[in-house]
Amino acid sequence: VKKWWHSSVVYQIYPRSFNDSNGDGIGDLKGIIEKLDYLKNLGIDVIWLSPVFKSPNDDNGYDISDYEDIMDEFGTLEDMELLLKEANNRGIKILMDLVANHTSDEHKWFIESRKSKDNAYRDYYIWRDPVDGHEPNDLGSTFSGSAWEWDEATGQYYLHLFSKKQPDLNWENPIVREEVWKSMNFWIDKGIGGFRMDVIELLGKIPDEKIISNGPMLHEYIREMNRNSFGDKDLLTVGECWGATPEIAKMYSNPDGSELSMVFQFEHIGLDQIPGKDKWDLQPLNLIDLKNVFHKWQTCFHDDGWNSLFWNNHDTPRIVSRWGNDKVYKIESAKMLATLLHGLKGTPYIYQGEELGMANIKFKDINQYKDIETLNMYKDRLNKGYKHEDIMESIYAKGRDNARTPMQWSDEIDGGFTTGTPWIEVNPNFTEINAKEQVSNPNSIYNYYKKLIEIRKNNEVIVYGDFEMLLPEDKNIFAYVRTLKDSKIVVVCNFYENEVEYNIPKEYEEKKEVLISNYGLSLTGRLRPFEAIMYRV
Ligand code: GLO
Repeated sequence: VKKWWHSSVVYQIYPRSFNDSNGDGIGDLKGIIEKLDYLKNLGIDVIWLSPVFKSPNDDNGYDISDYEDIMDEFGTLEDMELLLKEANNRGIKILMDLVANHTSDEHKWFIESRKSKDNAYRDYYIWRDPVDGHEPNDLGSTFSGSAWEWDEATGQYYLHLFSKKQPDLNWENPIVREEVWKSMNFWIDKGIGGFRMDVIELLGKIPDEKIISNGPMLHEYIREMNRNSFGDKDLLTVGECWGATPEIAKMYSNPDGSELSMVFQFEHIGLDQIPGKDKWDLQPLNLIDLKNVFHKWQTCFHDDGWNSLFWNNHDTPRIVSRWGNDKVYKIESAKMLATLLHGLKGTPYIYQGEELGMANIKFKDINQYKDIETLNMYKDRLNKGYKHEDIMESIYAKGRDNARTPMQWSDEIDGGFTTGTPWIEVNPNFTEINAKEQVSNPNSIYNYYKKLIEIRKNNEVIVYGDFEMLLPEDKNIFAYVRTLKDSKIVVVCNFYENEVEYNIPKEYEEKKEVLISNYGLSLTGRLRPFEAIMYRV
């Protein structure tokens, strides 16, 4: 069965860094409204809005203190209603970011919960007695250190899989689940287009057994959520699931509609870290591994699941710096990576600035960084004896602030993001990479993305066609063919900066119609640095 979100393209906004309308250095909802025409022109259908709810910003809004109100710095509930209206007027739907694994410690539930052991809200969170005077077990927080925080007043520990200002909700408590459904319905009634669900795979955790991801009750909870909120509405729901396998993904995105629309899984994104270590421990990407992972996810679903396509989000480094070349070949490599991804099956997500080829940042001083994950890791590794220079290399490669420097709107001061002092410094390359220049330049990365989106809209084969990998053994080229009935589209990408020769099977040789390419006329059997071409055969 066809769904509207099969052919949609989603654009992720990180509101803090998108556009500041009032000069306080922080992006806001009115700032987003000002840029809706820019997004409309790009051709996207859906905005995923990273959290805009009330929050003390320990983790930039992923620590929510009120699910039914807006962060002061971003505006008011009226501004949010206006944004929904203005977006809907342009045919753009808005996904809210549902962060329901944890709240802020400043949420009224937690303020109550920590008051006493017999408080009515105590069981909203996960409290445990000490074991031999220590933490109940050795579970670690994603943001470094123990996942257990001692609470002197009541003599117990509470669980926080992220920062200690992000206590985990107790999903085993049915009242907690009802509270979550209630807030979801609050937003559904306001006319949102759906939800992106933060770390959804953690909801079924059993901390005492150190089961964190994919716990036994997880899918039960998601089905209960579905029945009690969006199940009978035609919304887009996407689960952030780091550890999904195709089998798990089929449960989440079962077309019977019992759970979510699609998964957002990260297998390809983890390929440049040392297996078994964490994201800061780097290894070079092997293209064959990348091809294998895409091949697996492109062919695992028949009519029984749906995937997202992405290179970037607010947690990952900029793709042009990561797997492209952000110096000599920044335009070519950004376009190549876009071509590779946008010819695949799944719902594409574009992260703000990706459509301009925005690049990673290298701050000299650790204090220029703002991200709690980065700052905690820095301290933790220094204590463990790592060298400052090595830690900085990891941060340059993987730090989340790479994705969080402000949008580069123009070549004016601070890239036109704010008239005040930006909350995090703007990447100094804004004079060269900015939206104003690119919107009017027909050869820009922006206009290339715009064309890729159009191609998807006009070619059902890109939405629904079968996938076949070509040249699977080739170490430099990523090539594939998409087939739907008698329509066939071939994509050939040189992933590196050396010229390469290749022999494609005869039947795919003749380019009947070139749909898009990042060089002028293409050659036969040879690809220039980062050359990409998509054509009909
Ligand atoms: C990633 C989230 C991340 C949040 C975390 C806590 O895993 O997208 O940005 O920091 O989930 O909510």
